[in-house]
Amino acid sequence: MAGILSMILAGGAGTRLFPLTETRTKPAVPFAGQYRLVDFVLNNFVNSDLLKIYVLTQFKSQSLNIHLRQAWHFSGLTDHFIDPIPAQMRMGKRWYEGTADAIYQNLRLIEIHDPDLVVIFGSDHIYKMNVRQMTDFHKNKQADLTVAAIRVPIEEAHQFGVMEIDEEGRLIGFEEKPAKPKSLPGNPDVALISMGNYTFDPDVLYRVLKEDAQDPNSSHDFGKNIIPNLMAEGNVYVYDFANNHIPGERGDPFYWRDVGTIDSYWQASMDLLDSDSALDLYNPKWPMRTYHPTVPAAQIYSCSKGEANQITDSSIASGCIVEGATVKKSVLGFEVIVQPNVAITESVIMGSNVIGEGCTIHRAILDKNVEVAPGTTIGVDHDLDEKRGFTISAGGIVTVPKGTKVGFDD
Ligand code: ADQ
Ligand code: ADP
Repeated sequence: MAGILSMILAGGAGTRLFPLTETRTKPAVPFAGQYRLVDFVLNNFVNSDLLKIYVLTQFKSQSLNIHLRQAWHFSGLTDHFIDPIPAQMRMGKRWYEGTADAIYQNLRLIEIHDPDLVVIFGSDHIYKMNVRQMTDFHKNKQADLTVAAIRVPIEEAHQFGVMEIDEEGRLIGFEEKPAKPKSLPGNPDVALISMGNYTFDPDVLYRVLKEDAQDPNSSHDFGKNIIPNLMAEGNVYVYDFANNHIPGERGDPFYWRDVGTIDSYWQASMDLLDSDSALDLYNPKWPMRTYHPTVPAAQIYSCSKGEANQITDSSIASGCIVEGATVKKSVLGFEVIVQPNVAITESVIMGSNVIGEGCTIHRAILDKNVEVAPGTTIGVDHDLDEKRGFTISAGGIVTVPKGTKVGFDD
């Protein structure tokens, strides 16, 4: 027996986050200036002292692989690892057909380690979780499977697996993405949903995945197939994330956001800038590791023409140079150059960008390597943005794809 083995599902295509996922898988999407989405789940494991981690990748994984190598390489310790596992490593010619199939195709990796428990987490969420508290709960209940849960407003619940529990926390009802989600008893405005994070007894996991692989009608998905089937056996429990405790936490300890769409990605970025700090990345007891390139600290200059900087409620990564500009409620990733008399408001500028003199950028996301010609506006005239081929979300956020040169031919 050898402790806890962690598997991270990192193969998601992230179609609803397009164009941020045009060239990279969803877990590799940059966030908060210097992170990638996958860093949140990885920090959850590492800060919980869980250091045997496989990351299962599939679509467009090159950017993710480089990030894992640059940021998450443990050297010289054979029993501590974060290893990317591409599809088709072990079993034949098939891509992963669903989340359960991704684990099924790698059961041999689990057998080799012979762990006490297997934890299987998604990688597309922004949150901090002390994973040991979930595994302790699972052990106390002697459960076959434990599913982590959070409460969301009922109008958002249709995007998730919606759960019902009894007084002991046993799962007694589960519907994957129901059209009419059930609310919590006595609280019609709130539903209890699955966070897509699972703790399994390894023997039960082998059995259910092998059974599922033989079922021609299965979609081989944890939410659609494995959880409902196992629930019927009566030993699946629900771990309430509202009971999780992180030492030294200053922000909202139960902050959790599924950044599945451009609007939710943008909102999570704005939450980061909230002066009440809904999302706290500054907790020394919960360090947030990532890759940091060898660039100098950000520098803010006054402009030779006399324009003063007005930078408020913003996050500015290393390597940025900002000269005589207004930056409000915005995130600037590594190495963004902002020239004089620019106004950037409620926006995310991902990194390696040049924003020319006199530009206005409002409620927009500029992917990496986007260059904007002097005097250009983005997010001000949506008809113009649409003509340029940019995506405009339901919430009115304009997204400019990686590497675009904007305004040079206007
Ligand atoms: P979804 O959000 O639909 O529902 P899904 O698309 O299955 O989640 O992705 C879950 C995780 O697996 C993500 O991290 C994704 O990157 C990864 N993934 C997806 N396909 C994969 C594949 N073929 N190979 C490897 N990894 C893959 C799930 C649950 C719901 C729950 C929500 C919470 O099914 O019940 O409420 O997550 O967001
Ligand atoms: P992304 O837009 O997601 O950053 P990239 O593929 O451009 O995707 O970069 C992913 C990572 O790979 C970054 O950490 C970057 O520094 C690094 N990188 C990009 N191109 C190369 C390259 N040609 N050789 C080595 N590393 C690279």
